[in-house]
Amino acid sequence: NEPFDLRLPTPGCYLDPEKAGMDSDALFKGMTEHLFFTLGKLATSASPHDLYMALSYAVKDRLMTRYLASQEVIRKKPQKTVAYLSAEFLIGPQLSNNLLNLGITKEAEDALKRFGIESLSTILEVEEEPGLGNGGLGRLAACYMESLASLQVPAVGYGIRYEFGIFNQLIRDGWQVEVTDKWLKGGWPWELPQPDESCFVGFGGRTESYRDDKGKYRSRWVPSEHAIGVPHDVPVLGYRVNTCDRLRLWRADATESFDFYAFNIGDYYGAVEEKVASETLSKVLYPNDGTDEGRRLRLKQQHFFVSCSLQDMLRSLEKRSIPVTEFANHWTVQLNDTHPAIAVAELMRLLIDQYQIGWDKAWNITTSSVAYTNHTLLPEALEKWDLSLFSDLLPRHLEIIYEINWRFLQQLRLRYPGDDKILQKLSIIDEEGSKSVRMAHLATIGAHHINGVAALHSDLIKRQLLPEFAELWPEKFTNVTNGVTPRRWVALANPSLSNLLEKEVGPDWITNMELLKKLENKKDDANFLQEFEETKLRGKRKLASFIHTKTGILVDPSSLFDVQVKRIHQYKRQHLNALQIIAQYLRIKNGTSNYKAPRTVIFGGKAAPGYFMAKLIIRFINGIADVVNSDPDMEGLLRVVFLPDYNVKLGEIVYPATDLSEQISTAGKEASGTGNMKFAMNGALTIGTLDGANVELRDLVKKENFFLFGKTESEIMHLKNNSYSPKTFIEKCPELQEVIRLIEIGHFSNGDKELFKPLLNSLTGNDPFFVMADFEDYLNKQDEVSNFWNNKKAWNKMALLNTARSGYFSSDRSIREYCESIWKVSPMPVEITCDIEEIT
Ligand code: Z57
Repeated sequence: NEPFDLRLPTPGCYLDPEKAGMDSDALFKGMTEHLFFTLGKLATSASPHDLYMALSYAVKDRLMTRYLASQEVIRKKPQKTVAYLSAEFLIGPQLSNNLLNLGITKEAEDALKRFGIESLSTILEVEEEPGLGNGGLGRLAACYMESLASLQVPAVGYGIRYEFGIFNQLIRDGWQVEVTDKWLKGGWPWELPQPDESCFVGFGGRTESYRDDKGKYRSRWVPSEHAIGVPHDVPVLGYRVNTCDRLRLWRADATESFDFYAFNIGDYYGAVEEKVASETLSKVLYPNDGTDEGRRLRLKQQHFFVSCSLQDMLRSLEKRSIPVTEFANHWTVQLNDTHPAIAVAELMRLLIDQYQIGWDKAWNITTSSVAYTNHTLLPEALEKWDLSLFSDLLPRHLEIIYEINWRFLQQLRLRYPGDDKILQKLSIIDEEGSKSVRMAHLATIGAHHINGVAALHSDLIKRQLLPEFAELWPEKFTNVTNGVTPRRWVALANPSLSNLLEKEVGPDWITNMELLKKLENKKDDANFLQEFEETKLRGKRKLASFIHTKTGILVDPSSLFDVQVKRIHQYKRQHLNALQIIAQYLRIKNGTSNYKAPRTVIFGGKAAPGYFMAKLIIRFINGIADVVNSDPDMEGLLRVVFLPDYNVKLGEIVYPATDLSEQISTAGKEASGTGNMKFAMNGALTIGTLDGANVELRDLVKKENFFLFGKTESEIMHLKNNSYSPKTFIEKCPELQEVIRLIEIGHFSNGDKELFKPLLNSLTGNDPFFVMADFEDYLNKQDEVSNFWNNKKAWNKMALLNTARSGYFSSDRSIREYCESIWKVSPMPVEITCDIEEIT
């Protein structure tokens, strides 16, 4: 590859390399200029937020050379690029990550000192994080973008620039209260609006047939409504490389032209109506994680960002004079769940209706470029669109889907003659009840690969979710176990551990996590284990002070920090953890607690606003916390904390501070989990079920270094198929009966016997997530944990082995697998030169 020449912008003129200078003087100068010229502030009166903005702009300047160079490389030498389509990108704070990846953290600290700021963290803390995702799925997309850039793979993340991200969570009287997330209010310095690359998107209307110039009948769409997508690009720099990929988020704007007619005839408000309607498109993120709402606006959002993104990809070919028939050689389109699955129909429509390509050729292009990642087996999460809603909003897409479906069913008829059952079962259209479009079927039929996100999950996709599809196309089905980026989740989040790792194995672990295996040599080295424990203690002190500031609760950093942070969901079983706490509380009250392992049990997570049970679980945890934390008998033994507003920023504080990671979902329900990985890397031990990636984690760290409990997926299936009755498990366990009785009498609700009744009724009634079935085993395993805690040396050894053996969960490994087995793309290094000698 030819290097990117810094003199390129204007012939005979070169960019001042000082402008991209990486020393603290250059950063200081950049900050000063931005304070003055961009922000209109004097250095003498700059607030921490002003300094955050100035430093961010100066850092962004230093990304631009790499960002433009990365685009030039692709323009000059076309090569396949990854398009990662996702309705969510939960990218977290940007300043610290960019400083780390550029390698100028120290320089920034020095520059800040000249403004009288002694610690970088005071500036990092004022950064508002864009909450453009709900949980695991959105965070995974962000880790993957960071790994793609770090591996020097050309990639674009396509998504939506929500004006309001996931709500901020307050806790009032123990209940969750949702507050609008106005993340843009102070200005967000990391995006580059590119209005000249805007796209039109249609909605509604009708289809019509017409005769083209060759006299051939064709179909076309006459939408009744339009929106404009304006790209807002966020540079995504790789770790210590020049590759700077792009996250392209679309903001919906109103169209103007259309409204003038209405305006002229005096219907002013009618005219602004469409404007308002299209502006609301990218207003707000749907706050559900793992439940499908089936709302019209949500389908509009999906089609909006998918259409803009595909048009953008096609346009990029045109700009480079590449025929659109070459699409699949230049773009590999990954669908992050079914949220962007309309892409299958939209790409067909664009190829056929706009580019006049024939069906078979278009279908070949589509199925060679699109791949689909499934993230859940839960039926309530599988997207289905009501047929009437769908045909109303996307009539041409429905026609195309019918055609795709008809051809697919023809294929099936040949293979299974006379078997109408299987046709009904696999059809994209669900004919039962009120008819609907099954997006997972559309994605599976339109994709060349479909993957699950952990070994067990991928296996269950084949065995339970889509068995007939897997039999039809065994080669399509594959697994890519999730991963998380070690840059954010270890290097940034846990500097004291990172220093120790660097001292021990050298700096390369950050890009080659398998090097951490070398730490195994230190597993019996008492001094080293002591140092390792010190890093954990530092994290715990920081979290303890955070907890005190946010909740007023005092916790002891030498107690066992037992943490469950994730979205609140019944299948994740925060209530199982809560019941266990009550059992320990009872033992302490009764004087039957036979070990001394002081614990601080910490929860964090948001509940979907419409998910009543999840909200009640939050109230339940807070009810327990109130009783436990105000009881003098619990002093020095037990503390319970619900941390409000769990997000990326808070995760960075929590993971390094955790001794025990709770991964206790009902086996078969958690597709992968990614928090489990972040905890293990940071030296937490896991108590968990054989679910999602826990299975692989336990294999890797070895079973003696993992606290396993609970029924397996097949045992759960067996219980379910043999009329599971929670009562039989309750009858066998007197301690569980006591726990239930205490809740019943209102002990955790100030005597209110009604408050937690829905929760109790669910648990003792049909117990859909087998909490009662796993309770006793869980409690016993927690006792084992407590006993083990008192042997600090053994604990530290086990924790060290978790860090040493969790390198597999680096998202670099996941991305390498996607590149090799699904995308067929290879890295493309970016070089930059500025030979000043030559021009002066
Ligand atoms: C979401 O965060 C996940 C799955 C979904 O279907 C939706 Br919608 C949102 C999560 C899974 O629950 C996790 O188990 C998984 O680790 C994560 O996606 C990333 O794959």
